[in-house]
Amino acid sequence: MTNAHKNTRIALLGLGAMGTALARAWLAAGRPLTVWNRTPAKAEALAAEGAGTAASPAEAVAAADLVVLCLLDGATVDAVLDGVDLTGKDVIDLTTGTPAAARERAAWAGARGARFLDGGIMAVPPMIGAAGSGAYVLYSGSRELYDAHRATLEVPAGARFVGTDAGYAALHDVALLCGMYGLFAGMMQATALVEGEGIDRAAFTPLLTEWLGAMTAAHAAGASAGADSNLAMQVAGTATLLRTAQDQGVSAELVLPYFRLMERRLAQGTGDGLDDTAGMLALLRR
Ligand code: FVH
Repeated sequence: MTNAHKNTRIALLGLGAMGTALARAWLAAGRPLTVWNRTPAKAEALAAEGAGTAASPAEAVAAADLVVLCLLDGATVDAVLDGVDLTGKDVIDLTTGTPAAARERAAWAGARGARFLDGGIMAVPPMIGAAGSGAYVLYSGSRELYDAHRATLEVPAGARFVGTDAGYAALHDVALLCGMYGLFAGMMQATALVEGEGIDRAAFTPLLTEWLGAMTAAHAAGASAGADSNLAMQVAGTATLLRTAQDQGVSAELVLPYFRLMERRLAQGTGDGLDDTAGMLALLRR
């Protein structure tokens, strides 16, 4: 790869917490950057760090090859790009949205003569530009755009292309966030059970994270579908978990839906030929 990407002129529209973190990462790497924000004061510190500032979205877009959007929501993107000439531009929308909205945006950008990528940021602002933070951004849409700008995209965070269907980045993003919240729900339940018993949270938390690390790896490898931990045994065990929650004065509302799904699968039986995990997934999809 040549160093031509280092001259790519970037316009960043949106200087909230995430946009500002992205801007700082590109500036630190010496990339030519023009920023625009509805509230201009947020651009002042970045200007002092080397960013060009634009008085309008149109001015920012005109000054760039690569246009990056990091705004509150889709309606904001609509408003900000209203009437802006995107002909010949490469547009990346990092604003959180649904898969359907990303597909609509891709068609909308294509009709305006732009190549388009949708992005889903898997990080919080302090992780951006921080080596080894684990931050990455999911991208989907134009493979050509991704290949052309990959080195630029990898400055603030890792870059993962997940498909030419523009909706795939948002779909992966939402799926990963749902996984995260499910995990958080379990962690909250676990912590609530031990709290108030003189158990030190600082001592308990490493046990919890170690256990979850081992179990998520085993689950990903398909171990839960095996005979070693059959569903009937697991469903029988949930009675103990629920009784303990009751005894501890802790609501089971965060874990109960999962227990109920296991019970439904057990009652249904395996006549459909699916293993337990596949059977529970099938129940969810209906
Ligand atoms: N911050 C995070 O942890 C998450 C991580 C995962 C990805 N999200 C998404 O990133 C988008 C931006 O998030 P953010 O954290 O930068 O959000 P804010 O700090 O609230 O900044 C919002 C920006 O949007 C501008 N804005 C809002 N309304 C309008 C409007 N009507 N017209 C023009 N711009 C508007 C706002 O401008 P201002 O308030 O400074 O004038 C900010 O630039 C988001 O999709 C997350 O879901 C972040």
